[in-house]
Amino acid sequence: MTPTITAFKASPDEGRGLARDMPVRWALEEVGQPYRVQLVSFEEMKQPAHLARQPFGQIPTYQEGDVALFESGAIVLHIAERRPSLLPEAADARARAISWLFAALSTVEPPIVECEQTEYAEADRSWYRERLPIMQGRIQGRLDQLSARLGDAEWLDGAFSVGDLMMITVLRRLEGMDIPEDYPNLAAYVARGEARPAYKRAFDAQFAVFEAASRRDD
Ligand code: GTB
Repeated sequence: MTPTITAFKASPDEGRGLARDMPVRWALEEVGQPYRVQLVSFEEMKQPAHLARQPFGQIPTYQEGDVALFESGAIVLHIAERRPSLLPEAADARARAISWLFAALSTVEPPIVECEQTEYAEADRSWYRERLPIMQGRIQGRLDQLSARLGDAEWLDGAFSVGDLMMITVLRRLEGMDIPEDYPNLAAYVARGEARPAYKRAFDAQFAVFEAASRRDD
């Protein structure tokens, strides 16, 4: 059965592939699973039909037959568990790859999102200038640790896995923050991920949504 995912009808990232349908699309492309996309507006996301799929009124969601999922990490893991290539076969290596998926979302991403959201919502507040270096320091602390662990390796733990897919997705959120230049091995790691044919297909698919919306607005 062909899965259907939801994505923004008009993504605020303007086609940069920073919204969370991107890791889901990327995972589906990596495993060679065709998928359909249902585009939803911000208004539709808060309506009962979408809230039944995603209790917080967000994208992405995933539906395949009776399986209805939300949370990008859970969706990506589900895709990886049911089709080969994104998780190692050996149980221990598989568990480590899943640890990296959680590390991306639970340990590396929170300070990045905090910084992003504070800039978006509080940049005009008196405390913002004082808070900014504190938040940047938290991000840098995590990047120092991640950079040290990755070293010169191609991927985080052996072959490319869901852990890398999600870690690269998270690191891409630093775009525009001038931070990755201080970490050449992390910048090269992200570039390796972005060079994967599956990544490119996923990126192009979400970009096509932005392009089509821009043409309609002209
Ligand atoms: N924990 C959930 C998951 O991982 O699935 C979080 C889902 C989530 O944050 N969804 C966002 C959403 O639906 C879109 S991706 N927001 C609408 C709402 O909450 O009302 C987050 C996102 C949005 C925009 C950019 N951007 O413009 O760069 C980047 C990331």
